[in-house]
Amino acid sequence: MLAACDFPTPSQDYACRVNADCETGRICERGYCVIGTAGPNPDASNTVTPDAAIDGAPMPDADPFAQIRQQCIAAGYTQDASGLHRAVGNGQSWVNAQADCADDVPGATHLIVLSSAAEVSYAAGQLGWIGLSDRTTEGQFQNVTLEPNDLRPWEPGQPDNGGGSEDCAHIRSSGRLDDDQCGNGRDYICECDGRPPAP
Ligand SMILES: [Ca+2]
Ligand SMILES: [Ca+2]
Ligand SMILES: [Ca+2]
Repeated sequence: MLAACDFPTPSQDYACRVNADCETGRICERGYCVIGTAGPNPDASNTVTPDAAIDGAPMPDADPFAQIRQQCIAAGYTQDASGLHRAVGNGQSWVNAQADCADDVPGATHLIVLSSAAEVSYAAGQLGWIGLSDRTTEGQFQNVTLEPNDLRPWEPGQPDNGGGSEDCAHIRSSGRLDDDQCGNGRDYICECDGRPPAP
C-alpha cells in the first residue's frame, strides 16, 4: 500500500469504487485503481485447501500408472504391444505362479488376464498358466482381478474339467485355452496393469 505522503495525484481515468472497476493487474485503493492484485476473498477464509496443494502430492492430472509402471519394470516386466508382462519359464503350480506374480508389485500385478486380442496373441507366444480358474465354484471361471469382459478363447471341447479335477486355465501356442489340474507344473505369464488380484 502506498503511504499517504507519496500518494500520487491520480487521474480520473483510474477512479473506482471496487476492485472490479479496475483493469487486470490493478486494485481499487482510496477511490483509485493502483497496481496490485486482490488478496484472498475473506469469504473463502474457511475453505479447506486441497491436500495436493499443500504437501506436493501428485495433482489429479498426473498419470497414476506412471509410478506403478516404473516399479514393474524394475521387477522385470517389459512392455509389449499389449501391455506390461513378465513371462516365467519355471514350472509351478497355478497357486504358486499367481503368488509369484502377485508379490512383484503388490496390488498391481497378477497372472495375466486376457483383455484384448493382442494380449491373447502375446500370451500364445509364451505359453503357460493364465489368471483364470474355476477353483471357487466348479464351472464358473473367474479371472484373478474380476476384470469384466476378458477374452476366453477355449479350445473346442474345453473346458472339460477332465477327470473331474481341472480348474486352472493355461494358454497353448494356438492361442486357445484349456483347463488343467492346478497342481501341475507349468510356465506362466504375469501382468502389470495396476489391478489388484481379487482376494
Ligand atoms: Ca490384461
Ligand atoms: Ca473345473
Ligand atoms: Ca481340460
